[in-house]
Amino acid sequence: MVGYCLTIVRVGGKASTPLEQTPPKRKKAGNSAAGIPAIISTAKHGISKMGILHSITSFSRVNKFDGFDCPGCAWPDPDDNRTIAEFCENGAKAIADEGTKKKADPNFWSKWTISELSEKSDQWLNSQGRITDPMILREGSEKYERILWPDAFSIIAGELSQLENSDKAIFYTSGRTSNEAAFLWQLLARSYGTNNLPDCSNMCHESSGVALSETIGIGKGTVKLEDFEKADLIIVVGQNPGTNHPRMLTALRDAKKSGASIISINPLKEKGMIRFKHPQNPLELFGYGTAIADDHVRVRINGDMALFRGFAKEIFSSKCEDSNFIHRYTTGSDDYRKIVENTGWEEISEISGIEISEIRRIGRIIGSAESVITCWAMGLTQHQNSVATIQEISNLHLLCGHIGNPGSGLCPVRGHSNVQGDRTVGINHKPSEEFLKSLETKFQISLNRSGGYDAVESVRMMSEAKNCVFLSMGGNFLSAMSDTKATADSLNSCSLTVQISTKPNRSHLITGKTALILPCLGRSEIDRSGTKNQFVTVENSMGVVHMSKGRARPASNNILSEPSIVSGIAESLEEIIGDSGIRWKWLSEDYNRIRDCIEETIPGFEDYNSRCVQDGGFYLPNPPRDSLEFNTESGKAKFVPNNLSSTIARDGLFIMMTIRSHDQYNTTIYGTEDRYRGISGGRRVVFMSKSDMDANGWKDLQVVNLTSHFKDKTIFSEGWYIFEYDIPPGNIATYFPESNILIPLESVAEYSNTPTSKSVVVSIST
Ligand SMILES: Nc1nc2c(c(=O)[nH]1)N[C@H]1C(S)=C(S)[C@@H](COP(=O)(O)OP(=O)(O)OC[C@H]3O[C@@H](n4cnc5c(=O)[nH]c(N)nc54)[C@H](O)[C@@H]3O)O[C@H]1N2
Ligand SMILES: Nc1nc2c(c(=O)[nH]1)N[C@H]1C(S)=C(S)[C@@H](COP(=O)(O)OP(=O)(O)OC[C@H]3O[C@@H](n4cnc5c(=O)[nH]c(N)nc54)[C@H](O)[C@@H]3O)O[C@H]1N2
Ligand SMILES: [Mo]
Repeated sequence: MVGYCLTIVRVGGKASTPLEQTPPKRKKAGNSAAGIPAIISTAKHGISKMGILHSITSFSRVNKFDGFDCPGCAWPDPDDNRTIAEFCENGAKAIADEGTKKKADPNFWSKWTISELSEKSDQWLNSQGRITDPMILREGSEKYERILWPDAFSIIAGELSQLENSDKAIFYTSGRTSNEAAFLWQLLARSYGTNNLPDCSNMCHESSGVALSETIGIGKGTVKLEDFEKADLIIVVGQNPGTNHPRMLTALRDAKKSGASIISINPLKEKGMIRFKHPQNPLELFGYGTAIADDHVRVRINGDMALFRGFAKEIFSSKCEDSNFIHRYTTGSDDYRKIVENTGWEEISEISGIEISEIRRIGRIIGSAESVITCWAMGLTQHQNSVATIQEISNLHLLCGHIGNPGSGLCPVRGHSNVQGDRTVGINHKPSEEFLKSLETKFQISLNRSGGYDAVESVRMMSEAKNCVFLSMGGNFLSAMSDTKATADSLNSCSLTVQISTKPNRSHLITGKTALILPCLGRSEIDRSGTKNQFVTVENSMGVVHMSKGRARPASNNILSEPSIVSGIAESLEEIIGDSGIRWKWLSEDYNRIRDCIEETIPGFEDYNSRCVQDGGFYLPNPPRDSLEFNTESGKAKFVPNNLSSTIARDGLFIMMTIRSHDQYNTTIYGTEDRYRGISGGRRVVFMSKSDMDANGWKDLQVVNLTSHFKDKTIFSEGWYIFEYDIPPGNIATYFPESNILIPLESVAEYSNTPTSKSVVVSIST
């Protein structure tokens, strides 16, 4: 179709998800988020997977002070009143999914070959239930078989000890991992000799961390939940809270009731940003609910940097900046002013896709607001210019003094429930010298100083070096990563791949010569490792560290906790390579001991063991938020003037964003309903505007093929259904993980190296 002729890599087969034979159906989408349909969906998932009794007991323990932290997302809970603990439809789905009665036991694995399993959908794989026993796929074999824990540990130890250098091992982490497991995991990797600790953050909020570390000296947000009620204006940009952080809608509703205005900036008019009916409030359920966004800015994909530049331009020209704040707390404002003044309105409007008068109107609203919070998620972090875009938002907040004041601040909304905690306790491929030194002092070991690989670099290294060992603490690396074929090739080239998992996924099927699945306890389950009942701790999106204690009976008697698995691997390894002196087993038998180690090596964890059990836990220090202090070279916050940029598609090409449906948790697919967007019964959907369909003569639900283009690489993927949708012309959307096959490994964000999952250049053919 499109005249863009280069070598085409054809991808199909095992690593990718199977095609769908029937088109999806269009359903009425309703006008509000949550409400009665959310209650019905919660009950359906809970009862069908866990049974009535287990559902009631599990749902009643979630997010209570002495209960377990919801594995759904990292949105915080109120610090004080938790009499009616909040939980949401999607949290309930995550809990029911973990609490399912179904078991992927040795019997299940003996029935199916790897090739047969790889023909199944992701939804089918996950629905097979909890993994009950450690399993091994031996070299040359087509089926997993049961293995004893000590034997599994010795195989890992044997392979690790034989690598010619320790940088041929990769220790991946997914963000559900507790602080305790994560700390031990990084200690294992580093004491073994490598900093190769890629994590899901590399594909997620890495851009936020990199951007904010430079501007405000901390890679985290600067607001507390209570700030939402004090805010005059809340901007939600590149985020779909109705689906991915439903409890955030309560904070937005309450802010609205306290008089805040809300602006949504998104190519899609997402349901949760329109109207919300709280499912635990009968008055709202049967009434109209609360209208959420006052303004909806239908920005083009990746037009946000231009848009925020426009807001700043209007604020400068209407002299709304906060000169006192700028003078006292910041550096670099003159250079920033220059670059803003030199950016023309036409360019700003063309890139953002928004009219100049509209940008100026919103700019004046921001300029005159007393206090402003900006929230964002993947719609901003997964583009080539993500770091620059987030710095533009930081610049705007500095310009108006909206940091470190009540009701004001920057709010990157984290995804996985402990992804922020994992980074805090040391899951970092680029550890600071200070942290390495403190580990060396505490454990009397000496550590490798060479920087480790992130997710993209790990894929490249494993493919080049061959015969590496890939170990995964949770997650589903194969399906979560960009360029599914390149990722599959890299995993296939390993001598050993190890997955510490709760449920079956595609990473169990695309493996090294030998593969192990090590089943672990989930967050909601009782952990009796060592001598007593254990609990873990996690950190939410606003820097609160608190306890999480499971109460449900474990899915099997033969699964271990994550810390016990790490200590099992470490003890076996040290039998071969020599004793490090770290008392792995002793640590994993009482998590208070792990927390003591964290306290001794990482600032902010003073009295960890006593503070984490207090109701609601404790806040980690956050200098910009707490005292307007900035851990930068100058001691002040920094304006960063970046040249305006955007990924633009010309000559009949489209920009594609890869997003989540309402019925999935990342690569875990619960079903094929995207209720808020009115789609049912399929996931290989291409959201497209009516004008693009008309211009090309394409029809609704027509099957098309997608080809991505990056430099001289193209990737082809067949079997997608066009779905007419209200989306800016030139922009399309598909669901991840199906579309990950199309995202070239080489297409990454500058500085953060995050795959550009939200701006993929594609052509469409019939
Ligand atoms: N139920 C559920 N909850 C989840 C998850 C899940 O899969 N399911 N995943 C968890 C994880 S790990 C994460 S990181 C978060 C993800 O939470 P989100 O970031 O909300 O997830 P996405 O579906 O990727 O949504 C991105 C949103 O950004 C918009 N967008 C895309 N490109 C652009 C752009 O260029 N500009 C603007 N302004 N908007 C854009 C899309 O239209 C969409 O509304 O959710 C967490 N919570
Ligand atoms: N195209 C595209 N790709 C993306 C994204 C996107 O928006 N677009 N988003 C990216 C983002 S934001 C993220 S965070 C990554 C997610 O990447 P990952 O974190 O790697 O993936 P998940 O799908 O969350 O992992 C699901 C698996 O985790 C295991 N699991 C669940 N609970 C537990 C537990 O308690 N312990 C252990 N050990 N295992 C458990 C289960 O076996 C399950 O199959 O994907 C990224 N990939
Ligand atoms: Mo994420």
